[in-house]
Amino acid sequence: MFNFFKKKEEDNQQKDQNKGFGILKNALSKTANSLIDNVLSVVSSDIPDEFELEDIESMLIKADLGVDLSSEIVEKIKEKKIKSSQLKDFLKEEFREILNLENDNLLKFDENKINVYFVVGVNGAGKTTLIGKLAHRFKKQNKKVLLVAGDTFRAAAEEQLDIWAKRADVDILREDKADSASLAYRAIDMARKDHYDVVIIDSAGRLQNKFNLIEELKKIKNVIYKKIEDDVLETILVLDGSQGQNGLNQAKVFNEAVDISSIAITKLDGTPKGGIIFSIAKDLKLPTKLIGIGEKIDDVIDFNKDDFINALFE
Ligand SMILES: Nc1nc2c(ncn2[C@@H]2O[C@H](COP(=O)(O)OP(=O)(O)OP(=O)(O)O)[C@@H](O)[C@H]2O)c(=O)[nH]1
Ligand SMILES: [Mg+2]
Repeated sequence: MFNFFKKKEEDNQQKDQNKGFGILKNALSKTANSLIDNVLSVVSSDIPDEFELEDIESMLIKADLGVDLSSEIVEKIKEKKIKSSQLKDFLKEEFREILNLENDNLLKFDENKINVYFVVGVNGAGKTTLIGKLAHRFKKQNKKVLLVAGDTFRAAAEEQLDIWAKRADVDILREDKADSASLAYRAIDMARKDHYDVVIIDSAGRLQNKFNLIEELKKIKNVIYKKIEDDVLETILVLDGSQGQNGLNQAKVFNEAVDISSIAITKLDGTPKGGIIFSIAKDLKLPTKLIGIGEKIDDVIDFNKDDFINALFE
């Protein structure tokens, strides 16, 4: 009897995993097309010739892999005399190795601590949506969640976070025209006093200018550093996957300012530019931990290197 239930539970887990993989594969189909199918389509000789190598390089660049990484890969194809028939397997191994450069891909969480997630990124990247999705996920795991309306620059931003808080059925700390750093300060106090498991802090994507934005984010981060004790802190940079290589420069600026600990790439559904993940891993050595694959509350997936590679190549 026990075995029967155990087996059933395992079957269900397997089904969920298969479903998750199918969703990922579907979301990545355009990236797979630009990054793999298009590249493979340019080779017809037994061993790629000069012209074909050039075409491979421009296809990789087009797939938002970045100029340096693309030419590095093409050099290797040349050096190792990779045959056209081996190209797919070669690319798979190359891409896998690049992702292996990243360290830990799991979003930090500790049951016995306050888990603070500070979410930053340019306007429209998908910060507030991601926060809604994470709130929903933690709530489903019976965690006590507090959202912090740290984008005090736009009135509509607080309203938008409020809608997500209601959808996910979690608490929100918001205050009209508040200073976002002092809001973050109060939020962590409140979390300690009222035993919250999770605090997710939204932030503005655009202030009057980039300097002001960066200064404000630094201020919030300093307050968080002051307030957290032995708690978990993740500073998540949200990048719009459909913007491709633009994300790389953004990541550098944000990383210098607030020391990013993980990347969330949104809008990977429907974009051919998902190759950006490899550039981020290679150039910035920052781990991608979450990917957004739609606008709905469930449309966030933990980034898993093997699943990502398999979804692209299978
Ligand atoms: N297709 C798709 N759309 C997304 C995804 N994530 C967010 N969006 C959409 O992107 C738009 C911007 O999302 P927001 O969450 O408001 O972005 P933000 O970074 O908070 O923007 P600001 O508050 O202006 O700084 C919205 O229309 C979202 O529905 C995703 O993973 N896939
Ligand atoms: Mg927002």
